Amino acid sequence: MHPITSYLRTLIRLKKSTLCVSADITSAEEMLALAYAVGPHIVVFKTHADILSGWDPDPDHGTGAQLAAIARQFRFLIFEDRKFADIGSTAQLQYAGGDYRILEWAHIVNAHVISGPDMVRALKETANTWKMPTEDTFKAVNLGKSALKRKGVAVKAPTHTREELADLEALPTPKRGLLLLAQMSSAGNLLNAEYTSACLAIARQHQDFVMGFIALEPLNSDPGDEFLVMTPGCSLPPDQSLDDSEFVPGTEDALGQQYVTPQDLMLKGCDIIIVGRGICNAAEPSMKADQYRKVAWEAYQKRLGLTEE
Ligand code: 5BU
Repeated sequence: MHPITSYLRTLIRLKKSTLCVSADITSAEEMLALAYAVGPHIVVFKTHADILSGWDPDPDHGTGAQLAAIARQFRFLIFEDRKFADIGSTAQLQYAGGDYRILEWAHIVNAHVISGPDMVRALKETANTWKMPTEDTFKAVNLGKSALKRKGVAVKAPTHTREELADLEALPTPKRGLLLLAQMSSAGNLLNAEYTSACLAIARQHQDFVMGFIALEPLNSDPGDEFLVMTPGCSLPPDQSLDDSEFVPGTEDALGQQYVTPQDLMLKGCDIIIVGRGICNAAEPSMKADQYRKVAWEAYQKRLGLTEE
């Protein structure tokens, strides 16, 4: 099993969470404040670095390093939803270079396979050049609530972290992981069943790097398959909404995004639910994240035939 997958499985168990919050907001400081607020409730934090204004590119103390410090503090993984889709050589530059230097702070990235399997090999080559920073480097950027406050970011501190987390190390592996886009949640997308199978075949060729898929259902079909599935297009049923910040499951937003409830996704075998606006636009993102966490966790327990204690 990919080492990030096994770490993620441990996080899921200890944090009782299968939730990935997608930071679909447009300021770097608000993104950091959101990570801080939802940190206790999530196992993955998904970013779109290129929608953020005010990105600080400093490799040691900039936005990426600060997010990595918050991830270490709350024990979650960072997933940059970059959707690489170019030729291998360009994808390598996009992964490691520019102002974002995604490789340095994102544990997980994703890619379309439209350009063929060599692009996956190219990203893997780049991922293998990454070296885990030393503990001293981490200490230097241990940016918590007080530092965010000094920067003028309004941070509501979470009141708890689950106590078991005290025993859980931050990600111990010097590895990076890739998710392939095997299916999409948008109406009329062109990722048909043949494309999805091609994706699975490419993933099997690169199991040391590909940890799973963005997909709407589990895709494992061979006995040796251990791929994770993370699923976007997730919204609470309206009767459970705290504040109407989400879209109605079974419907689309104005631009073709299609929604399913967290309960349905967990019962059908998805590993991680991805929620963006339903949490980012909520009056209390931390409270809303905990609600999503809880309903998804209960459905997951039901799927496993276990009951919540
Ligand atoms: P929403 O606000 O919960 O609809 O946001 C969903 C997020 O997941 C958003 O960041 C999208 O870019 C991302 N996403 C998606 O919605 N559907 C897909 O098929 C893929 C990514 Br791939």
